[in-house]
Amino acid sequence: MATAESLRTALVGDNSVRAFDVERVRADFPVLRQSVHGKPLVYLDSGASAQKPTAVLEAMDEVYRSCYANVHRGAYYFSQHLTDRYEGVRAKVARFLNAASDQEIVFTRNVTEAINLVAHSFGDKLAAGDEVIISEMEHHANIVPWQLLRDRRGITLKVVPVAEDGSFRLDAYESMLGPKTRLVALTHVSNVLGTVTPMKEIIRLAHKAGVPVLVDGAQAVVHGKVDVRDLDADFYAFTGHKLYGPTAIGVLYGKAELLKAMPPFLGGGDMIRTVSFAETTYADPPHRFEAGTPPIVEAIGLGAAIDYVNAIGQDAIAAHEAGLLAHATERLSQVKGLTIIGTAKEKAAIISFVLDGIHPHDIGTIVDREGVAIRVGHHCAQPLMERFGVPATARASMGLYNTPGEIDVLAKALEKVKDIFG
Ligand code: 7TS
Repeated sequence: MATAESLRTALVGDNSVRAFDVERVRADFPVLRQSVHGKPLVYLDSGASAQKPTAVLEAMDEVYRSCYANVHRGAYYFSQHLTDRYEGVRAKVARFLNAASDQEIVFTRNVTEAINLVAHSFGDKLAAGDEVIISEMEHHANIVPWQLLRDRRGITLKVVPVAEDGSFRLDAYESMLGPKTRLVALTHVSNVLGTVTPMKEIIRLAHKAGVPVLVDGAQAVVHGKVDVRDLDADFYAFTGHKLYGPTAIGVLYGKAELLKAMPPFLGGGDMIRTVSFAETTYADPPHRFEAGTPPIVEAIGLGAAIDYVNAIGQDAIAAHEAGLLAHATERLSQVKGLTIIGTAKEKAAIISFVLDGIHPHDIGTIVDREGVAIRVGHHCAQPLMERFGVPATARASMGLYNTPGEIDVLAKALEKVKDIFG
């Protein structure tokens, strides 16, 4: 179980924890006032996608109502104004990740697209026999792009196993790093197990072998402070919709010298310097990687989400969630026949579980009748399901707006599931 302290150590950051009032936070999320099947909504699926605070909704609405235009092309006021705001969010994201420069921040559609970008623009220079290291706990978004690269280039994929408690096998990883390793691509927090991987050490070992590291930070930026320079990550990707921002906006951080050496991913408007039928030259990063009209309003929404999270304080959020995780672990462990999958010492507020003899889909359907939204299935991590010998799990993933009382509602709903299937 993670304490606030261990989460801080794992995810980096040492600001003092500020006062945190969950009821005030909840008031910022209009959707949480809804009822489902006549019961108050208990939303425990933030790992799939988080709900949005009013500040994000209003920021996006305000753009459409007051100053909408395309960016990077207008000589007129609205376009210039919105270009400044769009580029301002890039600077905000750079500060959020502690990147050295705004030029290291590429906007994408989501983390999936960010990883695919690296798999193409960095990966396509790899050759048969070159090795990419991933792990057993990756989301499909950090598996399939490398398999597609394997099909294109004949690379070899090496897969780091996961220990029985769900922790990352650093020993196995270290033994896989070798003269043929060209890239390490690993998750910072598992979306199924909640495991926080020892990313600083992972990166240190990779760099010792001269290998760059791509971090899938989709579940990590949500639960605590991430500092790409402290980690010394070469690429770091995350997605806006899990960070209380809108869908269709993601971020790829890449070290300037790496991005500079990479060819474009998608071609089109906005990513060029000059175009002729004979030859086209490309813009510098990050614009080289942002072909076509970007997700302008979504970027503004992401900026508002980052402001929101910063105003509450990432350390305060981490501490609140560590409390929730401790409560949920204890409360769910009291449900007879329930097994938690993923009990690593360093964990974010995500709990996957199975109930003896009851299919997770039945669990999901019945707790939904009690107003409780959890995800059931393979969580886009089928190899991990195979590793633990289960077809699926139920998963409660918590966010800054959840309360211990909501965990109790889930636990009671699970007792009901057992009564029905008893
Ligand atoms: N990587 C991790 C670790 C994730 O948890 C997810 C989404 C992704 C990548 C893909 O994010 P996207 O925004 O590009 O789609 N995870 C989940 C989940 O756990 N349930 O639904 C989506």
